[in-house]
Amino acid sequence: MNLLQHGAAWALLAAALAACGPAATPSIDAHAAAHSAGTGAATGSARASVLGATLSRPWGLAFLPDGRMLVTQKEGTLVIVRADGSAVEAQVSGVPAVDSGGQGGLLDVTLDPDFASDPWVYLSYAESGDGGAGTALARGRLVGNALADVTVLWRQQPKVRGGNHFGSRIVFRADKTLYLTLGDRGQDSPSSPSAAHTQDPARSLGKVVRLNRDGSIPAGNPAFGTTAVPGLWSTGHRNIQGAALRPGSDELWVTEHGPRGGDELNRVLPGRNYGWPLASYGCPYSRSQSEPGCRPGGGTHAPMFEEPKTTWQPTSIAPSGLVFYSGDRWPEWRGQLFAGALAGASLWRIALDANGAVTVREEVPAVKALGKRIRDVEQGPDGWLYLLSDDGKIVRLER
Ligand SMILES: [Ca+2]
Repeated sequence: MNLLQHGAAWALLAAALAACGPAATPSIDAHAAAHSAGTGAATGSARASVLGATLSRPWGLAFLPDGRMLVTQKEGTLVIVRADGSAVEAQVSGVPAVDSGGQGGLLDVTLDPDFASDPWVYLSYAESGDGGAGTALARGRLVGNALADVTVLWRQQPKVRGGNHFGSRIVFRADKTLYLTLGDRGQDSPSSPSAAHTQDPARSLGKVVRLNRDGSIPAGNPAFGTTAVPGLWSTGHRNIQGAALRPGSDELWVTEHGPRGGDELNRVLPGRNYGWPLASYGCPYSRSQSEPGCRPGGGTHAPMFEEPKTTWQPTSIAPSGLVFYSGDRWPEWRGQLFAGALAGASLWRIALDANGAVTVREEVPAVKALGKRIRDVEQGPDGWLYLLSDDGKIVRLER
């Protein structure tokens, strides 16, 4: 359903809001029942090694072709880490100026699909400007330890005050277009749900956009009406800090932060609306999750909005970093998702069936035991999983 693409949906919207309340509770229980305990033995086969490099608030990780790591640091620096993770080798110059207030700063990093022949590096970050701050996307060519030909490709509009919810992640598709995920910048509140910000297609708050790698708009994006921001792919997101492409497809999967509870895993389809702030399994921070009526829209998203594939409640895990495992080290994990958790200080393994329904959702014990806030999750060229932690470490998950 995509009813909110057009302004004519206001009446339906009002009806849905009026219908919210305790009646929606059984669907929440059904949702939770879908979370099988899974098979602990498989996940228990992994062990976590904390590598030697010391970083400052690392945020995003990308592997260079030679196995070294490019790591963004929140305050605005990009560094190269040795392939064995033992130490920082160099700092990269030429990074755009960032606004590191609040949750802002230098965020994700991704290499161009043709990096080997044309070494573009893509960065998402928070920048200051008229009205406050917003997320931006830039790229530069990595020449030695410097970024050259740095160009800003895209800017979130409008810039607003406050330091919350910048997103963001950059994910390339096989066709070499990219998805950029964006937060709502804290403009929407579950205590007073409105359609004025995240639900407005003319504002790139709480959205996913799809762009060509030079920042132009590719063919094939969904229609959101003539007032929509260029490149709009999906709407109704709160704060997406995890994103990954499902192998063998162009499907974007994301994790996003809920308010008090209600973190979500979503399959992001073109033209769809993911509900925020009109539907959420989370509650205002001032209220208890034990009050069913505290959930915007009653919690349940369908049929007006896209139902999340799984939610975390009553306690948020604050998901950040997401990857589909496709390596050889754990053949039994291929095609499964791994989601980092900040507040939850953990790594979640999530298995899907052929229809994209969650069949297993469980924490990886070796990572849980570390007690670290996990900011990013990537698969290394060696097939192990690599995690960044907020306390400045790289963790390698091995057998
Ligand atoms: Ca949602």
